[in-house]
Amino acid sequence: MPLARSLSITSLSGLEEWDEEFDLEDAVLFEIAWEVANKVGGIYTVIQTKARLTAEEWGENYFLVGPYVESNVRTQVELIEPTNPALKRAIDKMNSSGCKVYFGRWLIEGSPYVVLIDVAFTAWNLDKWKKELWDNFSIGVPWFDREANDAVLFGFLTAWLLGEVAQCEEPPHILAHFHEWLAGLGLALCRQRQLPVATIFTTHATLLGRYLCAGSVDFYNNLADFNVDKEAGDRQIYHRYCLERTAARCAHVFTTVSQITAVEAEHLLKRKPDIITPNGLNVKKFSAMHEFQNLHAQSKNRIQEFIRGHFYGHLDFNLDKCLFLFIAGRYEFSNKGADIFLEALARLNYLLRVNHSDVTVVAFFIMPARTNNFNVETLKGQAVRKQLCGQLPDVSKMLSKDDFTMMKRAIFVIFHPEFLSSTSPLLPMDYEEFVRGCHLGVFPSYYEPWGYTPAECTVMGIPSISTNLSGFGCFMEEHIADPSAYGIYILDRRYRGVDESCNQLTSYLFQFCQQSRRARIIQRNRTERLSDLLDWRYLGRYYISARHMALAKAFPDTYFYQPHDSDTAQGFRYPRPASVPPSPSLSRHSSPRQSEAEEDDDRYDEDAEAEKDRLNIRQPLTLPSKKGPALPYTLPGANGER
Ligand code: G6P
Ligand code: 1S3
Repeated sequence: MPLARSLSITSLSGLEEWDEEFDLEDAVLFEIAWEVANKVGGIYTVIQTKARLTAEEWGENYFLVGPYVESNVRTQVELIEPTNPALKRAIDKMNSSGCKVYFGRWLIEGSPYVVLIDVAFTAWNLDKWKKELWDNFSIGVPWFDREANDAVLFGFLTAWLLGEVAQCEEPPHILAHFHEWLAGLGLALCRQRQLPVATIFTTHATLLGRYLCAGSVDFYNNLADFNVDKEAGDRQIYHRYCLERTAARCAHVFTTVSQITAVEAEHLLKRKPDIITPNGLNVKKFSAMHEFQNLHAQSKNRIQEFIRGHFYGHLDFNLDKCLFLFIAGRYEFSNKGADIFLEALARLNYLLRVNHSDVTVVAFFIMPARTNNFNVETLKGQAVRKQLCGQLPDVSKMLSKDDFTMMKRAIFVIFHPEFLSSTSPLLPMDYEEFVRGCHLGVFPSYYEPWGYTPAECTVMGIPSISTNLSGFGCFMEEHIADPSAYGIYILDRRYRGVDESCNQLTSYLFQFCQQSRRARIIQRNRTERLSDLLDWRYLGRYYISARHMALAKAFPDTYFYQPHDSDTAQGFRYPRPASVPPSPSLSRHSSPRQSEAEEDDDRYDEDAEAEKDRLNIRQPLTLPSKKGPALPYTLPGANGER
């Protein structure tokens, strides 16, 4: 088997250097998840964006394992003959024993190999395997839980695959990284069968945490007190919870995506994670610094076109003074904070009106929900807009300023209950294009182990609001001296009650609406400068540490693991941008107040300002600020009521 290479990750715009010399001789890595080449949610993004870096490190010895879904394979995978002899033998053996296992290349950056297992094809084994699950782990899975049944099939099939590879003549050192409860049973079986496999389990959210938060429970103030078995039983997820907890307990190395989920896991799954593995992104760098600003302007035009069609016949506001806000995510109304966003919009509406603001806010709710058909009136509006394209009268010239103020509603809300797609007849944009065209992403989540949505905004240079209950928010708070100066607003949902958090959100929104165009442009530049921090080229190091840790635990005679200082995902802090005045009250404005015309002028020396900030980032890094304060297990009272 060819040797895997070890990786050296070096400095990214001033971030700490990290060189890793770890001989991966004769080791193979399997990364196993239900979302491999199968988009369901955020785990897909983790695996898909990380693939290039992991493939660079492991080369021919990296294999992703997921479910075979024909429609996905048709569009995302090139099926080929297995490249690795041991794996080929394992797959052939399974296929000759009544399984359907495919091998291919996933057509994404890094082109990683994928092993895809058709779980439905082996459903005839379900009863036998469920009995084995009961006999060995005392976990009973009810017949009606389809997802859990799939988890059983997938678990037994992946353990079978790894067992076959382990039985080859000269077996490599096998490292298997399992993501989330749906894949977790494979890990438990490897351990129970004592296979020579080093195992990692990463949880991206806990089942019980998600369910409890969706109810009216004061989750973070009661973490230590939940009767986990009863709570899981009451919600009819006891069997799923047992699968998750077993995987977490059995793994050589257990990881979560954030510190806040680590505390949750410690209480709900009864194991403290060995290392935090924050989620990164595959950051694309433009050669021209201003490129992402141009993209913003282009995409904003597309959104404006949509707005013209949507409000056709009653577009009574100035599109040039219109700000686009959005929330996006799973349709979990309170977990994702859609409830407090709506309430804050109502409060913002009031503030904008009493302050005679000339700004109009359009807020988009991009949350896939059950739909029947397109709204005919909406389609008609878009059709008329297309016919009149270029001929629409400019309302601002038809109405006087006073008429305008009289007629105006300051806020409009648009609910788009589907994923965005460039082929939609309504809003023909893909998600990335849409985000680029907006002004602010609003993600006031109550339950959010990481939260890719604000991270994606950041790398596209779009400011966002997240919370100190989201993994992303906590991570940014920890690593940036003045996050809001960089367009990273972090709402306090941990120590404040709902009403207070909602007021804070309203004030962030109002503050944002008061910014001039010029201030928004400067802020977007600062936001985009944080991208390196969220790049897998930087954050990939925690996955690497987790893997080395697991190999050293499982094969102590071959591997030795020396912990890194940076394993705690701490150790540096971005300073406040040099161009921001020191006083917090002034920090919201990038320069002293000017006339409105001057403020709206976007011609200023961006390059000079960027350089000033970049130098500031390079020089006074506070290194390394060892472990920060641990999250309190019991949070101060009087404010947790939800
Ligand atoms: C980018 C473009 C500018 C444009 C600005 C609009 O920076 O390069 O030409 O004026 O976006 O910003 P706004 O925040 O008003 O959408
Ligand atoms: C989970 O997906 P979710 O939106 O249900 O995993 C994501 C990837 O780790 C994470 O970003 C998110 O917070 C979790 O909630």
